Amino acid sequence: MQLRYSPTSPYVRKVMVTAMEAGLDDKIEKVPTNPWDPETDLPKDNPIGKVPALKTDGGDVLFDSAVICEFLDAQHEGDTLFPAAGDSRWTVLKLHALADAILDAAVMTVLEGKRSKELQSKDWVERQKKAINRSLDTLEQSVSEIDGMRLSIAHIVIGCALGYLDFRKPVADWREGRPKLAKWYKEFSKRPSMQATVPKDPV
Ligand SMILES: N[C@@H](CCC(=O)N[C@@H](CS)C(=O)NCC(=O)O)C(=O)O
Repeated sequence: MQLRYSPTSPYVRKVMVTAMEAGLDDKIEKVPTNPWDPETDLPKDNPIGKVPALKTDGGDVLFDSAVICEFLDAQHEGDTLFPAAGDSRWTVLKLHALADAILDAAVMTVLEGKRSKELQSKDWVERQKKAINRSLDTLEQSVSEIDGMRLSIAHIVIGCALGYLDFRKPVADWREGRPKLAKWYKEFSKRPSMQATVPKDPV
C-alpha cells in the first residue's frame, strides 16, 4: 500500500496511528506529498487534492482519512477499531465525528491565519474557535465514557485532534478548565503509535 503522506497533517496522523495500532504500518510505503505545491501530482490520485490518499495493493485509491482508517481496520485480525454493530458503534462514530470536526475547525483557523491580513475574517475565525471550544467541552464531559471503552478510532482521532491543538495552537490553552481531558490525553499520548507520529514542521 502507498500513502500520500505529510508529517504535519493531522488527518495523515490519524491514518498512521490507525495503521500502527492495527500492526499494518510496515505494509505502508509513505509517499511524501505537499498538497499545497502547485506542481503536485496528488490530484491524479485524489481529485479533491488533499492528503491522505491510500493506494491499495489492488490499485484502488481511497480517501478521505475516515474511509482509509476503516479500510485498514478491515485488513487485520483481532479487535476492530470501528465496532461492527450495536450501541458502541454509534458512540464511537459520534465521537470520531466530533474530533474530526475539531480538526476541521482548527485547520480552517490555521489556514485563515495564513491569508493576507485584509482577506482574513475575524468573524469566521471566532466561529471556528467557538466550535472547537464547545466540542472540547463536550469531550471533557465524555471522558469517563471514552475511558470505559476499548481502543477505537474515536480515541485515535481525539488524540490526534488534541495533538494538533498543541502543534498549531488555533485556540488558547485547551487544557484550561478541562482537567479530565488533559489527564486522558497525557496518558493516551504515551502510546508508541502517538509518540512515533508527533507532528513536526520540515526543517
Ligand atoms: N476530510 C479530509 C481532510 C483532509 C485535509 O484537509 N488535508 C489537508 C492537509 S491537513 C490538505 O490536504 N489540504 C489541501 C487542501 O485543502 O487543498 C480527510 O479526513 O482526509
